[in-house]
Amino acid sequence: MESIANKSSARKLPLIVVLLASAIGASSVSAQCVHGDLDGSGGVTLPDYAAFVDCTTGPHGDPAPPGCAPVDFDADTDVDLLDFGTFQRVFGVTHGMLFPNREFGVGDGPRSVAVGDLNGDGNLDLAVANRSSDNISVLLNRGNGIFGDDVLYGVGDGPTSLSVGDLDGDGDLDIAATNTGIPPDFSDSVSVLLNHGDGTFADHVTYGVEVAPRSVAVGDLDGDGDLDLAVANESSGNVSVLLNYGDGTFAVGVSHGVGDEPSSVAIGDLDGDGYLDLAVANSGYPDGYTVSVLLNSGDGTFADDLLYGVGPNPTSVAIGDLDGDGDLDLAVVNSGAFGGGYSVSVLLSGCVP
Ligand SMILES: [Ca+2]
Ligand SMILES: [Ca+2]
Ligand SMILES: [Ca+2]
Ligand SMILES: [Ca+2]
Repeated sequence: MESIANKSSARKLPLIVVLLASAIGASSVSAQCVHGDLDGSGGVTLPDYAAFVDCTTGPHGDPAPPGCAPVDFDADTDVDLLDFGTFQRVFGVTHGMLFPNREFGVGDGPRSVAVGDLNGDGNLDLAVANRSSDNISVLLNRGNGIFGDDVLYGVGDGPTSLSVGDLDGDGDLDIAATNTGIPPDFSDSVSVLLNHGDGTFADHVTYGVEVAPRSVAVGDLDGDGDLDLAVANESSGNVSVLLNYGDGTFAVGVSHGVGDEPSSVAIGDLDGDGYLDLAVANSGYPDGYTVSVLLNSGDGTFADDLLYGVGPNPTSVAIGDLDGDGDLDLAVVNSGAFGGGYSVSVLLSGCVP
């Protein structure tokens, strides 16, 4: 499963998806691009956001469309949403009907959540990175959208982002988390927690990356069948790629320069050549606000990044086929600067050389 949101502005998700809907619908956006004819695949996270957009039309009288269930925690076929700030199950949407909040406690300073069936019972569970308490909360779904008390697993300093995937290839979902630290004491590692198979996890193992890792994504970057890690290092302005030995242990990371203050990384085959590429949101201003696209040479090494301008202070990037032409596009959350500029930038793939 992909992480729902590796972003500091995750609380704004409901607003963001509405803005995204507006952006996708704007003919001026697609008119700027000549669409390619490539067959991309993989790394699809954005259709979940698009489905959220569709579902929010329910309260205005429009029926929820078929397939409108990107995250259905209680298996009742409707869509369950999360408020990342207070970490609540906010409401389910079934043809416009809203249900009451339910809150589930986690550690201190929750900053990111990932969804996946962590104990293999068919119900989607949660993992939350708690920046202030230096741990991960795992909440197992009882099957009705009610979660048990969280179980805490210690990681490094100040975790802010996590992703789940079967890192050791034994059929269950493991966790990778970035240890960002808390300013001015930035950290420089990622933690990997391997699943025992029942939703409990072994002690974390740390791998060094560069300064202030803020986002981690998983995908098979070298094409050998196991999941590798890509980590955006905010303070060092680069991305670390850590290749998997196949057993959930990782080689020393290789760094690739990107723009200033990279805050989010996503994985997908952006040029349609069958190899997974990287998209990185660069939140710093000195070079202008940008996203970096790093194309995979096929073996997990990457060409120099291509920079594309976006709105102010981009803090999250997601990949998906936004215009339905079969190739993968980018959506970037712009958290704004100086009290304005809150928006989503949509980059359609015909614009990517
Ligand atoms: Ca489960
Ligand atoms: Ca596993
Ligand atoms: Ca691999
Ligand atoms: Ca590619």
